[in-house]
Amino acid sequence: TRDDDGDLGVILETRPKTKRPPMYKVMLLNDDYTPMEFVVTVLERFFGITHAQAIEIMLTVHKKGLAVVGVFAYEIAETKVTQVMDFARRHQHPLQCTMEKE
Ligand code: NFA
Repeated sequence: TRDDDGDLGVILETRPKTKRPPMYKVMLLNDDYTPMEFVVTVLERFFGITHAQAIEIMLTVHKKGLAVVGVFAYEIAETKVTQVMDFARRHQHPLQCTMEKE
């Protein structure tokens, strides 16, 4: 901040401290039973991921145990988790989807 107005006043910072909202990682977890093609469908349907990328991410979950599939504001992350968990339950697959603050 410049003090170019000639007076001797103390300059106080007035820049408002804006706070960006915390972001949340949405993750898929591996299990032994959910079919690979079902996981690919989940990634395409709920995360707008291309078929090729969906296969890559599914294989990462399969091999490493989990993968981050996206990072979202809280309410959006929560909606994704609910959508995936409901879809998996409806199809009687044990697929788990969770969220975690970044
Ligand atoms: N491990 C599962 C299988 O071998 C596939 C899978 C991938 C499940 C990613 C959950 C998440 N059928």
